[in-house]
Amino acid sequence: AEKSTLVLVRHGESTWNLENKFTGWVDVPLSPKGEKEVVEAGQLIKESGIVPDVAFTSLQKRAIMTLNAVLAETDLMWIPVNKAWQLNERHYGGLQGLDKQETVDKYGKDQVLIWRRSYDIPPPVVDKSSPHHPSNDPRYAKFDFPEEWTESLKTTLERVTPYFNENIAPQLKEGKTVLIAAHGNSLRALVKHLDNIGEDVIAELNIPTGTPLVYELDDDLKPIPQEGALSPLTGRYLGDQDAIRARIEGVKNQTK
Ligand code: DG2
Repeated sequence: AEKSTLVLVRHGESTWNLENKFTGWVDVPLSPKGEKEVVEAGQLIKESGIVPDVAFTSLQKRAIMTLNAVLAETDLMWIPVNKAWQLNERHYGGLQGLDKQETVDKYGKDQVLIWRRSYDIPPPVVDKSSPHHPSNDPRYAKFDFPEEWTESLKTTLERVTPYFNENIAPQLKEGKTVLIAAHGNSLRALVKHLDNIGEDVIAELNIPTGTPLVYELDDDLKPIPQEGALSPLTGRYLGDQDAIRARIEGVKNQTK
């Protein structure tokens, strides 16, 4: 047993982050700004001297494009890559495709904040007649999703953490350096688990796009608090800390 390093990165700005739409499992690409962000993320990882041994990502192109850019910048395109729906963004149910600000105008800021950030209150469901239901997307055909589908942060955590424990934790326990490219809410679920963050505190946590977040873990996979970590996280973001704070505010301010 030894210490290990875990690098998390939310994908760069997507076209729907830019258009301010609820995305969830809709498979949108990075925006031109997002493509720049992820090249910079790769450069920051390279400059830090961290060398991932293995990578994990979702089945969604904004995360996959992010991973590819990071691996290209670090000259690590050869390392093993694992893709899993369990690392996907939280499914946003009936909100997918809606404009975030128009949804505030229609339902009110408080209701939208509940849908975005409450721990266990899910957005409205979609059923199999909706193009947003996973049964209508061939990439999810071999998995069985309930007739009515949506996810809260809680149910997202209930598929992210078993995947982490079964597939990622064993590699970390071998001392490997692991890179995960994922999403705002799938990463909120993962850091809630790693840092044991309470339900009220996680509601306030926003993860910036395209910014590497580095954890050092002990042999029980308990995070070793890093200097310069932004509470309640114990991992540290790489890069210009003022710019990172501004990116975090930007996520928060998508619904005002
Ligand atoms: C965003 C997160 O997911 O949105 O689904 O709209 O990280 O894949 O861009 P991501 C979405 P918020 O929960 O921050 O509104």
